Amino acid sequence: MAKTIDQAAGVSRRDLLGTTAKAATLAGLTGASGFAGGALLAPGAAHAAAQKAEVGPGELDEYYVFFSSGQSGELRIVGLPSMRELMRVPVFNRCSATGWGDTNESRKILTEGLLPETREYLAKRGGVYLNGDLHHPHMSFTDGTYDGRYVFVNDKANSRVARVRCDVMKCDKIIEIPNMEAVHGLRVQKYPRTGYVFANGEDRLPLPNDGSVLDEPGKYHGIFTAIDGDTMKIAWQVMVDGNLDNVDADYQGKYCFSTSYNSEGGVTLAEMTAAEQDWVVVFNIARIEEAVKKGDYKEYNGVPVIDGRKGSRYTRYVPIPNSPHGINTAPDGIHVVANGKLSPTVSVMDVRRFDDLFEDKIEPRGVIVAEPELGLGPLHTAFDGRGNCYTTLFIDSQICKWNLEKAIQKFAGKDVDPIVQKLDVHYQPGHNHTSMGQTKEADGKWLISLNKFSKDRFLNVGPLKPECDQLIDISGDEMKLVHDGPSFAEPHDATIVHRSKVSPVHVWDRNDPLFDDAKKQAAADGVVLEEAADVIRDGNKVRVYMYSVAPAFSLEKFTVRQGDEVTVYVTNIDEVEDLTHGFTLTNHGVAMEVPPQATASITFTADRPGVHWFYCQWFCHALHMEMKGRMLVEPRAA
Ligand code: K7E
Ligand code: CUA
Repeated sequence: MAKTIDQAAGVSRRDLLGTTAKAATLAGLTGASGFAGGALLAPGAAHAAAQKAEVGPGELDEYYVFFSSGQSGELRIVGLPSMRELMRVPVFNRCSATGWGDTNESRKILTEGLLPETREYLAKRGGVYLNGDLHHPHMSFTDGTYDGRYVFVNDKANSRVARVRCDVMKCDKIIEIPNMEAVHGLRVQKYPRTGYVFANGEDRLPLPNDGSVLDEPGKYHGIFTAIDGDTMKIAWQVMVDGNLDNVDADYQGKYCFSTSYNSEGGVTLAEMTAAEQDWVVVFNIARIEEAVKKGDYKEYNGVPVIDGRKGSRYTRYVPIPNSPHGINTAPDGIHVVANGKLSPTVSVMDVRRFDDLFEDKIEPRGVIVAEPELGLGPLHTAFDGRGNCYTTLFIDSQICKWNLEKAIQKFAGKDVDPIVQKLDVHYQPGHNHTSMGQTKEADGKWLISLNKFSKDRFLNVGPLKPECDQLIDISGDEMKLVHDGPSFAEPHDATIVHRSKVSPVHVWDRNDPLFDDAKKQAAADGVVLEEAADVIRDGNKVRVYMYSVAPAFSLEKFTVRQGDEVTVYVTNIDEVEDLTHGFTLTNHGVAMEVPPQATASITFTADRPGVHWFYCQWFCHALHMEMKGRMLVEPRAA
């Protein structure tokens, strides 16, 4: 694919190899930091390369990228290779455009999975969390590759896991994880299917965390959680030593594994980084499921918690140099890379040795088959399916491409250099991702580097700068930077999915379960949503039903009394693709999206006497400006 575009540009890749790549390699070897990188690109090379990734007007991208957005709390969908942002899917944030966080449908999703004590806490804060910290979006698998059903995401800020339906690209479930705080690493079971969603509790806590233990860090525990991705119920938890960071799973369905820092069990920076070694915790799924069946657990908050601390038969602790961060299973289904962070090395484990590990036939370090030294601050590794690995070096501001087989040979004592190339990125990369690289169908075409700093790469927009996501062509022997993309706070992670794996619908299905509550209420009120122009009074509760069809609402006005609790239901009966309407009620903080064939509803108190206009905020028709009506609020009797 990339090759075709190359030729269209009239420049062959080979012409470019001499200048660009060699210079970049040299820069890497001499440890040049990011700032020199841009200047190393020969002007002609930069130009030809930029055309390569271009997707012409009206042309479609080959891949969907599901981007996290960190502290923005949403999921973003980007096309690759164009890097055009296609959609934002609100999850943990409040969205002004769609009404997410305010509509009754979204508030149900945002609240139904919360713990009772959280609900109590939020009662004084508007009933829902308005923030989240979404780090890790991962698509559901069947048989080792993406199946297009769901994308699962974590919320580090408020300890939640959410699911996005890929047929409509909307969040349909959010659950709060009990017994732990700060869900960080999240990955899914690859085989036989998802199955489990694995979530790491990053911060250690007393269990139960009810105030009986406070400043006694020795009594804190880390918690690992497995969620059933179909029901979004917690299947089991495992208590571990240390802080869990990132997680991944094998391609056999037998093991999952988490990097862990703070094996010291400290609570200050100095304490947490004191030891030379931390570990990867390996979880034996079959043994844990057996423990749940046999009852070898304690229940906390309705969840079976298995004791997987050091010495337990359910886990093994593989020593890894200081504070490993990312962990990534290679598409060969055999090797797992734990990234050093504070160590310049990555540690490669062979999953075929895990059976022996659990039967104590080998020492924990016996599963390590390579430990190449790559550079400063290795955080995450991606794969091309051709035996090469791409590791981000946070401190060096580089991507290091290295050969897995050579790294294994070197570990066995052979005099070979596993490092293939180092490429400057701008600047300080966190995660990086290859096209389909987290599946057994890694295709080795594209790599994106999600960089934490953009510094001088874009027009200055003031003290707060965007991040910089860079697109790198890895289809040839050398990595080539082809595109810089600014992005707002803060894509940590992404999943690159070939478009053949995903097929969203164009308009909603009227039978979608999302509308069940509205339908039930309408039926009780004797109203048919698709034909509604009704105002139903029920004490001081008023339910207003209308439909929308471009460019009008079925109700030109409705009248309520001051102090009424009003619920407005809007059903968009337009069947035309992309004909979304909205409902915004001025001076009431009320707004929602109503896409074709959908119903949305929102509840508020009509406490402001007088005339208030409502309007459609989605530009839908030549007469869109006229798509409006009035709410008349009768003053409360004196
Ligand atoms: Cu490395 Cu939260 Cu995935 Cu960020 S984590 S980089
Ligand atoms: Cu309907 Cu604008």
